[in-house]
Amino acid sequence: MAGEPQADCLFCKIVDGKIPATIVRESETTVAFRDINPQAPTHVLVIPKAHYPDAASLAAAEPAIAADVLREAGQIAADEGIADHGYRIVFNTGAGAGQTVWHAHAHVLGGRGLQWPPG
Ligand code: DGP
Repeated sequence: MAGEPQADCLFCKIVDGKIPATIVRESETTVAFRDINPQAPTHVLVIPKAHYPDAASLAAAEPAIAADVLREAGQIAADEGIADHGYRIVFNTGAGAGQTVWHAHAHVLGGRGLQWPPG
């Protein structure tokens, strides 16, 4: 059922504490933790606790939780000290865009110059 934990989902296991992660923030609806393969000095993932495969399906089903993810991303940027110099919130969506984990997640990237367009 939409939003329910998926037994084979890596990020659902992080939400449940079955896989360790360096958690930087948690709210009633979200968890944020450091990416295992950081692409910038700050690289944090913000995920909804509920399982949706990507950002668009999360926003369609639970717009308030999608807003929570964005608000948490902004708070993390402020807490990490990257907001003043510019940072990026990225939702890779689909294999062709580099999505590898099928549980919605926002990448919060900053702490270095960020090129545009992205690769
Ligand atoms: P994406 O490629 O957009 O689906 O991003 C998935 C991210 O998840 C990728 O940057 C690496 C990160 N990742 C994968 N496995 C783990 C893990 O076990 N722990 C943590 N902290 N991050 C992970």
